[in-house]
Formats: sequence, C-alpha cells, structure tokens
Amino acid sequence: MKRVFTLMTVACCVLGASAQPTSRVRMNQVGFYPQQEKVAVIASETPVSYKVLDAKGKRVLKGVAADGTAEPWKPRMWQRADLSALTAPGAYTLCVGKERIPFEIRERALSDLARSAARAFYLQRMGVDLEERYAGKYARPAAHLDDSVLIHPSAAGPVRRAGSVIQSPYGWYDAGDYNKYIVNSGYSIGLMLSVYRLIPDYFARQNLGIPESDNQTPDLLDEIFFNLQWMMTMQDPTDGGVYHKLTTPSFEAFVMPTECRQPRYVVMKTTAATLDFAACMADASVAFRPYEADYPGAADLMLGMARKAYEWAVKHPDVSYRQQEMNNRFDPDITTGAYDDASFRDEWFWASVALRRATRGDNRYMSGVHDHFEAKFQPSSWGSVAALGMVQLAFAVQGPSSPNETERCVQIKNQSKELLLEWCDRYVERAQRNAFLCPYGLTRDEYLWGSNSESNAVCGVVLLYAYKLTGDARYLQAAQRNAEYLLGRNTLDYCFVTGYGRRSPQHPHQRLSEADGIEAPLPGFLVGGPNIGQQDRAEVTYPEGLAPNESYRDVMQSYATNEIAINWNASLVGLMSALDAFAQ
Ligand code: 9MR
Ligand code: 9MR
Repeated sequence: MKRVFTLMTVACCVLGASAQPTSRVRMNQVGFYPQQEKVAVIASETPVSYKVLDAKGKRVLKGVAADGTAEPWKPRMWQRADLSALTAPGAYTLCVGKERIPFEIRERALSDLARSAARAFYLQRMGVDLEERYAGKYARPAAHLDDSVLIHPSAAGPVRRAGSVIQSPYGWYDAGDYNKYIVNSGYSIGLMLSVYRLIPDYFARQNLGIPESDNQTPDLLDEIFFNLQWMMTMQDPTDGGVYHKLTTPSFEAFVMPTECRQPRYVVMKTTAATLDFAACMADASVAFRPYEADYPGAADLMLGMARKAYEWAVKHPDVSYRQQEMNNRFDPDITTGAYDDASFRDEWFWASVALRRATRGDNRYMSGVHDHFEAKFQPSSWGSVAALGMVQLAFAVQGPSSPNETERCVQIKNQSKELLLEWCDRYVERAQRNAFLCPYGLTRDEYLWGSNSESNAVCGVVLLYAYKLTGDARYLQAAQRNAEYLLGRNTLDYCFVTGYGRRSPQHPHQRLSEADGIEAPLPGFLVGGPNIGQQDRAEVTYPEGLAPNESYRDVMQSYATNEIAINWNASLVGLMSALDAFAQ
C-alpha cells in the first residue's frame, strides 16, 4: 500500500496507538471498493467543509459534512461526509481544516485483510513447526504436542481411567491462552462453514499460503481440517461422548509454547460439547465430501462420529459444565475458560438440522428439528447456535424437498427464512440513527465481551446470508457499514484488526504475540472490543466516565476488551471474505 505521510500519521507514531485519538475524523483505514458507499464522520457541532485531493494533490471533491448525529451517550455530534462520488482507484487525502487523512480506493480492497483473517488460524496452530516460508517472522517450533494428555478424574470411565493417557494433538489455540475448547471450536468452524457455503468459488480460488495450499482442496477447508483432526480425538470412542476441553489446570504465564510445563487434561464430557461436535462434524462431512482425494474417508468418518455423538447426547441430555462443582469433587482444580452454556435447545436444533442435511434426510433427526425449533432469530454466538441451523433451513427453502419431509418441516424452513429476513430488516434500519452510520452499536447491551464479533461482525455475516437469499442490496450495504465501523469509523479511531490501518491494537491479550519478542502483534486478528463489563478492571485502569463504546484499552492485561479468539476471527473471516466476494 502506498503511504501518504501526513501530520496525523506522525502524531500517531509519536503518541503510540493507546493514546487518545487526536483526529476529529473517523473513517475506514484499510481501503474502499470503487463502488461502495464511502462515508467519513467528523466530530463537529455544526456542518464542516472538506475537500479531497488525489495523489497528485489535485482537488477532486469538495463538500460540507452535515446531517449531524449525536452519540447516544455523549453530547457529541458527528457530521457525515459522503465521498461516494469518488470511484477511481487511487490514493487520496481527505482535508478537514488543518487535518490531512490519507485513504485509498482499490479493487479487492479487503481481500488481503480477509486472507490474513483466515491465516490467523494458521498462526494459532499447535503441535507442528510453523515454518518460515508459511509463517514468516512468526515461525516457531512445534510445542504443545498433546501426545500424552491425562484423563481428568471428572472424565474417567470404565475404560479410560483417571490418570490414563490419550493422544489429542493439533488444533488451534482457542484465544490468547493455550487451551482447546470443543464448544468454541465447533462453533467457530460451524460459523465459517456457513459462509463457505455462500461463496464456495471465492474460497476455491483463495490461496492462504499454508502447507496444504498445493492440494486440490480450498485452503480454508484445509485450515479447518487442522482443527477438525484434533476435535476427532476428543470423542471417547467407547461411548461417543465428547470431552468439554483440553486444558492445563490454570492459565499458563505469558511465555512461548515451548516454555510451557503444566500437565494437560481432558475434562468431563458435556451435552453442549457433544452436540456442538455433532453439528460441526455433520456440517464438515458435507463440506469435505467433494475432497475425498485429499482427505480419503474423512467425510464418512466425520459423519459417523457426528451420529455417535448425537446418540450420546440423547442418553445424556442434561450434562452442563459447572467448573466450580467439578472442582469441589475432583482434583486438580481447573480454572481456565468455562464456555459453560447450560441451555441446550439451540445446540439440539443445530445438530439435528446439520445431521439431517448430512444424512440426506434421515428421519431420525426430524423430531430434533421439530422439538427444538424456536420461532425467533438471534445472530449466533458460542453459547447460542440456533442461527447456524436456521440459516441452513432458510437456504433449503429454495432447494428440492426430500420425499419424506413433513408439512411441519416445510413450515419450519419457511419460518426460518422469514425470521432471519425480519431480523435483518429491523437491524438495517438502525444505521441512519447511528452517529457512525452502521446498524451496530446503538444500545449499551451490545458492548459485551467480544462485542466486535458478537454484536458486529456476526451480525454482518447474518446480513450477508440475507443478501445471498434475496439479492437485496440494502443488506449488503448494512454489512459493509458494520465492517466500516471495525475498520475505523468508530469513536476510538481504531481499526480493530491487528496489522491493518493507521491505528490498530498493538498489545492484544495473546500469549503468542506478547512473548515472541517481535514488536508487532500477530496480524489478522480481531480483538474483542469495547466491553462495559470491564471484568479485568483489577488489572486494567479504565478512566472515569467512559461511554460504552469507549470501554476498551489497548493493553496486554485487558483480557476483557483486547483478547483475540477463534470464534471472533471466524466472524471476521466470514464478514470480510463475503464482502470481498460480493464486491467482485
Ligand atoms: O489469559 C486469560 C484469558 O485467556 C482469559 O480470557 C481470561 C478470562 O478467563 O483470563 C486470562 O487470565 C487472567 C486471569 O483470568 C486473571 N489473572 C491474570 C490472567 C492473565 O492475564
Ligand atoms: O468469549 C467468551 C465470553 O463470551 C465470556 O463472557 C468470557 C468469560 O467467560 O469468556 C470468553 O471466552 C474466553 C475463554 O473462556 C477462554 N479463552 C479466551 C476466551 C476469549 O476471551
């Protein structure tokens, strides 16, 4: 990218990215597609004039930013400068008073970022050498081999006794920590596969520069397989139940993987983990079916495991993960991430839908679809996965129905599509009322742990399902608007993806980034984002009087606002890849 060096860039470098923003202008810091809407917002009580210069310094646009909209929490007005008339690729400068803001218009504006977002999973791989030719300066030797993982007493059974050893290698680090959690793994893959199905040709062409890039399988699927092969080891072959997680008793320090010495355990089997596993494996079996040559037998193997997991859940429909209770009964105590979802209706639904699709209509899963359907639509998150089932049904409305489909099933399909579109119609409307011109972020409750993903990028993905279902450009525009927020059109003036934009997180709560001795964080990661919960306040200082959308600190200690995680990156891959695909 050609850099236009300005006063602003200098100010940012000197002050460091954690300093308060000094600019009054907020806009996409990464790049605009030629045909997309291009809006910058400018902090000002009254309309303010601006001009745009091209790379030669010639004025190509001038105007007055107006339509001021206040933020909900602060008496602060943002005026809108609409630069959409500019469509020629090139480097530009937006001039507002004395400020000079560089920006770019280019074809494939987000393709590099989308690729990095997927490559971030490669950088999270464990148990293998990351070679320099794929990982560049982030190369590192194999560690966390997980070739002698202990059965925790909570996971003991008649065959696999407490303290016995299994192999459970490979997979991705979940987040900034070094553990592997089935609930989040299954969800992350399910979410990515839901987007893979929208734009298979896009992914077929994408080259991620990973060790499997030379085979015939789309690289995203190759990357996903790296985690699936770990997940498969988490099913107890004796009964089909799936261990909730593979973990050290407590979080490791901020050291590199080769320095880690704690023993690693698999803990108890749970209903949520087992159903998420079943759903994910069923979806994956469909995705991998065409790639038998590279993955011989994998599709059948995964489908068999999915069926077996589902049977276990039928027999154990109500096993929640309650870490405290587990610790009261067993040693050693486990204090790492819980992913302790205790309502399984949505997991039943996703697993039933996925298994029915993967088995091409096996009636055994029909009642699961009927019984667990809820007539409401909610964008997915790790603990709420019904949408991953509903979106499959919404797309099935257009397809041929299987001969043994009940009337109720047809109804559920139609309703899934209607509810999804209704949700999107309501959501889209919010943008005009928002100072940052995106549907995301009007209410306090959206600023939760992982807001950038759960309240923004995932919602963007939902809008892109709707766009694919209907071709209605309003949905595409709204998804793009949410992306603009993540890329810089937000109160904090951050591009929330590491390695991209003028101001982006420098100190994510990620052990790999912190301990590797390299100044720049690993690139392509979406940080959690503003979070009013501030659960890390014992370790992080939050200034008084922050608005919900300001409750973010770019400091390593901030696990509640500045961590990275595979589920969040899954939504980043989804949103950015689909925007890139649909812009072609
Ligand atoms: O590093 C841990 C991170 O991955 C988790 O999301 C977070 C919440 O469970 O916990 C982090 O670990 C911190 C712990 O909770 C509190 N003491 C400091 C730990 C490292 O910063
Ligand atoms: O993403 C999870 C968030 O929804 C929860 O509120 C939070 C506390 O339970 O945990 C988050 O997940 C963390 C996991 O427990 C451990 N690895 C890091 C994850 C991201 O912070």
